[in-house]
Amino acid sequence: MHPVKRVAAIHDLSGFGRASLTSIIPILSSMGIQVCPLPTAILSTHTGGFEDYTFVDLTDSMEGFMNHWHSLNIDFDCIYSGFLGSVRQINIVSKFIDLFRTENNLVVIDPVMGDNGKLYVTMNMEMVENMRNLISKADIITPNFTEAAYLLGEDPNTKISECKVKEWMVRLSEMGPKIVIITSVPDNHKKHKETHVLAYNKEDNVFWKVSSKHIPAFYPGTGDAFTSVLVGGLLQGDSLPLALDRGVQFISTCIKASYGFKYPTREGVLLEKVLDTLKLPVIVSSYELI
Ligand code: PXL
Repeated sequence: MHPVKRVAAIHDLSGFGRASLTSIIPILSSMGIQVCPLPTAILSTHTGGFEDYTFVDLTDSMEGFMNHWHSLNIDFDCIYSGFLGSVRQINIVSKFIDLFRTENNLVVIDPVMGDNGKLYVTMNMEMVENMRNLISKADIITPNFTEAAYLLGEDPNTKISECKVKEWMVRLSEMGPKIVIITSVPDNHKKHKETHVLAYNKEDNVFWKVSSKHIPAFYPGTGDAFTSVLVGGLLQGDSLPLALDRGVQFISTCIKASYGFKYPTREGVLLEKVLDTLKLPVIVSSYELI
């Protein structure tokens, strides 16, 4: 047992825009978790809404990090990966999991590939194919609706029923992970639009749903923030629905704290204003069994 829980965070560092490591590190640190970054690349900004960003690829140094940590016998309570830049990086993460997986640690893969019905500019179908192999090694995956569709070869712009999303989650779990969480699931049936996070736990065969009011603004990096809070919650001993609730409440708080200010949404949510709320006990308000 480590005195402080420890996460190996395999993500890029985007200098401006509050995504990936610049969001993951403050969130998990605020929740009392040690973050050990294995940086995949350094970018001047994230790629969501900025042009001409600069990019330093760190693929060639990733195995050096991994082998050094292994030679030091460092072990992790969680391995958490997100945005990856190439098939080679996906294969290195796969190797990392083989080296550092234990009976007790948690492997969380956020298959960051796209949003709003489209792949990000740096992604292609070869990456999707390889991401399918990588998620087979995860305990938990957290795709958004678009990424879930791509992983399954379904149409990411389709309007589907909750029943069908449940089917998608079962199919994703059959690819390997025990727990499948799909974020940004649209609900167009209600008078006031809602966005849902749905989750499926294969071992218990239960489905959970956490809903929040839809706010018509898109801030990059909220997926990284959600999965970070989820990881922090689970490592602190939350149940799955409690950790989901905590994640959704934090993102809603972030968006509410940001929406009233006039600034470009590509700069991300105003994380610094709300980080302290992560130290409060979560008020269970909205999760339901479906
Ligand atoms: O938040 C996901 C993410 C991470 N890293 C980079 C990105 C994005 C999303 O656009 O561009 C570099």
